[in-house]
Amino acid sequence: TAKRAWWKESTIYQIYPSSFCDSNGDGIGDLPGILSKLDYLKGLGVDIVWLSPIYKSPWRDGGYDISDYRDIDPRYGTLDDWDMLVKGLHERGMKIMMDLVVNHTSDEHEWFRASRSSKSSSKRDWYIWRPARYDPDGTRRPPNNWKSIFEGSAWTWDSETQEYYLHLFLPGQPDLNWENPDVREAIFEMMRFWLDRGTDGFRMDVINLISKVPGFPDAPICSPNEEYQLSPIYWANGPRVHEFVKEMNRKVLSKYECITVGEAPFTDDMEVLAAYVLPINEELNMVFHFELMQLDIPPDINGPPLVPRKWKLTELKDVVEKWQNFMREEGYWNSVYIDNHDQPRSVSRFGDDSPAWRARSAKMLAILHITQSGTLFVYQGQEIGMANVPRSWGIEEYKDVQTQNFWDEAMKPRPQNGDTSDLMDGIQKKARDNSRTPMQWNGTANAGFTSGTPWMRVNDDYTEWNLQSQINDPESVWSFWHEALQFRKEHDVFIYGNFEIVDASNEKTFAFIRCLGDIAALIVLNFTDQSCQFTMDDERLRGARLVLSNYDRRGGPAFDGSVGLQGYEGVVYVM
Ligand code: TEU
Ligand code: CA
Repeated sequence: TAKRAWWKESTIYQIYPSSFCDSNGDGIGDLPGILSKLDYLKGLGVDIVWLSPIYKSPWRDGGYDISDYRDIDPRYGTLDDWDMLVKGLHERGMKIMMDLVVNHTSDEHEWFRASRSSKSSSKRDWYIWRPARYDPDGTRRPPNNWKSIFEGSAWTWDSETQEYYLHLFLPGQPDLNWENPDVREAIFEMMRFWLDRGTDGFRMDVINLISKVPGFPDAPICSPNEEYQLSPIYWANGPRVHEFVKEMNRKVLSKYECITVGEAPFTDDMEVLAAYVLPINEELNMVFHFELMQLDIPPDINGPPLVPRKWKLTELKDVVEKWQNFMREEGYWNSVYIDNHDQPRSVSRFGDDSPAWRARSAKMLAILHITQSGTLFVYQGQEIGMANVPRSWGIEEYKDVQTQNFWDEAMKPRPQNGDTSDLMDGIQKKARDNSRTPMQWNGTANAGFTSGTPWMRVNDDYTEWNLQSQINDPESVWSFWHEALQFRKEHDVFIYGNFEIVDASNEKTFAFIRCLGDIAALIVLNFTDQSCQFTMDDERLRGARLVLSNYDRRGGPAFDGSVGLQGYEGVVYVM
């Protein structure tokens, strides 16, 4: 069984600072706002708080475009506010993780300003510059056909110095050149700055994209109708990535007692991700894989991003089983998440957010969450069952650049005043904006998030769906999460136990057994709104006690080989 560690047993709460709590009425969440909620977080059962980026930023991509790594953006406060926040967390026995965004900077970072100022700048080589290609007729083209993750070419022409620079994301997010040892040293020095000041770890943005294939070859044409091609084979898990991450570990991480999780999109290959995580490699504690997040989008990675696809429960089960069972002996460790700032809300996606089933299915998903092994991530609002924005919202309510670019691309061939309902259907299901609406604290104006005008519209459902209405209601989604997080802490079979799937081909219920020593637990989750009967002939669980239920059946009859489940019911039996 897995070696024990504090960071394996922790619950990490992700805060998207702009949308959490506004202390000064400017409509934007801030650090004093977060400080005012620390008792709340402690009370919920949180061990570590991860803050999405709060550094200086022109905010082209929600702060993932950083113009100064060593300062706080004034919208959030000051370094003094950050110190106070860390002190407040540490006093309460909680820790803090900062977001480390080092695949790219903002184009307003002083490093990039220097780099673009002239070809002879000492920082020219800190980013990735290449000359143009020219067609026989003289038309200027980017150095290769790579597509940006946010639409268009991954290269932007700089007329001043007559070269293109690479950006896997927005033109305002130029990629750093990790091949240059000075760049690495500057990043490591910046990491030491935050660790010395008190951060307890990092969530590392797209850390698996930092090494690109040399020579920048043209990508194979997957979509012949597209001018540019998304080409992760040339920039995801590239040739020197492990060398770079190992160096980061050796020179920085290993000198501190810290927790690390790397974001690793664009691969579901277990061996590829294991290389970052296995302790013997001395890189990171864990990574975020994206396999669950891709269940409800079409498999063509080159296709438009905000298009939904119907998923099957067996597909979800396969993904969960694959990672739960992966390399427990060798020491692979999972991160367990189902919501974050880049994803639509889980209750709208994997549950049912209609009034009849929303609370029930949100609690059922909480059971799925807390009964898996891996470090647990809870995203702000998940604990009160926050849902996607209403379908009635127009495109102007969506603030995310990914949504806007998707819309602009999709509208190009369409008539100005034509029907866009198909587009809006997809956007309402898939846009990142869904998770970025302000936190719903109470039923007063703006959900108690701000006394001013919120930077992003508050979800219309806040009068009914808010923390205040749930915190003292023992039947609420919040109370269930509160109990479930405690419950997990008291049963380490869920953290360290073996995972065994039951009835793998069943499209309605997801059932699995967890075992640790002589403890066995059975989890049965009904993913439909219909009642059903679950039967299992397994001696190990016969007579097990019903210890957690989202229908308040705790202490109900022991498991006798069969249990009837109502819509979206979830039960946990322990032997
Ligand atoms: O996201 C990386 C990433 O590739 C996806 O999560 C992305 O949001 C999605 O695939 C788009 O379809 C990270 C951050 O979490 C995200 O907020 C940033 O926009 C991105 O990196 C760039 O820093
Ligand atoms: Ca504010």
